[in-house]
Amino acid sequence: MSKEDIFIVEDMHCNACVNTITKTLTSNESVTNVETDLDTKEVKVEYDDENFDVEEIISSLDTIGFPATIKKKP
Ligand SMILES: [Cu+2]
Repeated sequence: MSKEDIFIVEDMHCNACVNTITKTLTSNESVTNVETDLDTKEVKVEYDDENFDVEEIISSLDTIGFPATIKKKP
């Protein structure tokens, strides 16, 4: 099923960061959409949760030097 989670990536400072993050996430075929917001440091990821999960998203961002935390839903 398709799932959507929002992550906070504090070290996302500019468009180069955005490109790196977007490229890395979309290179996984389970990821269907990535939206980023530089002002709020938010990265919204839409993905198929049968093949990918929150831990894997966080660890793939960690690998490229962008520690991420999941944004708790209200
Ligand atoms: Cu940057």
